[in-house]
Amino acid sequence: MDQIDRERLKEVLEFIRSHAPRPVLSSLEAELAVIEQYIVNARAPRIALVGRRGSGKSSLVNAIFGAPLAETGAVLSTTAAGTWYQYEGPNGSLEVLDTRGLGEGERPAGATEEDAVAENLKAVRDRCPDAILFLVKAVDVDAWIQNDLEQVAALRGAISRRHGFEPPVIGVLTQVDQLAPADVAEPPYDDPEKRANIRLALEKLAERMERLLDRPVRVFATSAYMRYRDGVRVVDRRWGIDELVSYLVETLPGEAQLTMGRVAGVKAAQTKIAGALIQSTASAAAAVAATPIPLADMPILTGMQVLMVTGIAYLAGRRLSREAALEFIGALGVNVGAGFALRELARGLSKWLLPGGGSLVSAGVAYWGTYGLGQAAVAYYIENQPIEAARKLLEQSRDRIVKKP
Ligand SMILES: Nc1nc2c(ncn2[C@@H]2O[C@H](COP(=O)(O)OP(=O)(O)O)[C@@H](O)[C@H]2O)c(=O)[nH]1
Ligand SMILES: [Mg+2]
Repeated sequence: MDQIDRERLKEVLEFIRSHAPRPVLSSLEAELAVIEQYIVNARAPRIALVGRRGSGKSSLVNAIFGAPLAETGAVLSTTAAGTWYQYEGPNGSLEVLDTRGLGEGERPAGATEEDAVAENLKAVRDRCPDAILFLVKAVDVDAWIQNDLEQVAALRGAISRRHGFEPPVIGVLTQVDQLAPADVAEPPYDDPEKRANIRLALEKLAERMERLLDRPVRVFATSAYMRYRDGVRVVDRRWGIDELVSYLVETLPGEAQLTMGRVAGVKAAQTKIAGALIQSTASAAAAVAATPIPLADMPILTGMQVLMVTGIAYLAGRRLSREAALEFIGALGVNVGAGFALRELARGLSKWLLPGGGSLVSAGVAYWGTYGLGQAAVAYYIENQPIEAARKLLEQSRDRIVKKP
């Protein structure tokens, strides 16, 4: 199911590009490109998981979704080497390359280690991973992981040669609940001894990865264990997943960030991306307002605001459609006249405050109006606040126009 009304959003962008006069467009294009990349071109993240059987690859996928989508704990290594899976959650999908690590005791019948390497490399020919996650069981961090890291390096090199893009390799220490002391199995792991052991394992992992991969790496400690009975989650030992997801959201290419934030439902990450979108859109709105465009500035401002609100709604798990955004803007009591009202206000203010220098104020009005609308959308969609609270945020932002022209 495509959650993105891509064609209609493209129309909005095309409208803006075709109606903005050249001098505005040149200063606008960088911001428009950001909006286009993040919202109109939004797609599922592609993540390669490298780790031995039992390291917790499938469990990590489930922990990110908060649902038992991937099969865990298979007794035999039945995972064919290098298979892409598409996992579909209620809020979108992830494309996951599940590789078979080296050094495994059992393999699928007839398979050799060379087969595994070859198949993993084949899997990245047509589909380029955005990031490689290297998973190591916390209790295994002292084990011989050199072979596994060589495989990671080979995979990274193959991707880079094939696609001209070197994906970041992120270290994931899994199953930290299993680290000593064994009786501290439930998060949060505030116990000083547990924390010290987690820190030590993280340091070891980072040191080994950096040595063998020849790059600085980020490492994260996680616990992913969940147990379901009759479709109900009866054990939830997830810990550190939000931090990993937030980092992924920042690190993935722009096109994949919204979906990552959406799929995992991590509000902090969603708010962060929303902030970047609001910043870009508000700057673009200010650029439009700074140069008067007879008749067209209102629909251009509104168009950009619709794209921004649409992106924020999508982040929060709503459908990406311009109708929903217009509905929200309408529910705030500003209707499609948002851009228009702002512009009128600017003209009114400029006469009062800066005779002959009105463009400065109107840029400020467009900026803070768009900023306020973005804050309102964050409150409503991401923080689930009532529409009245959202409206208040918009009004507060507008007040800044008067107080800080
Ligand atoms: N205690 C604990 N067990 C885990 C954790 N993550 C995975 N497991 C268990 O480890 C086994 C292997 O996990 P799985 O996700 O299937 O690993 P994969 O082979 O890499 O996909 C399963 O029995 C999981 O339930 C964790 O964080 N803590
Ligand atoms: Mg698995």
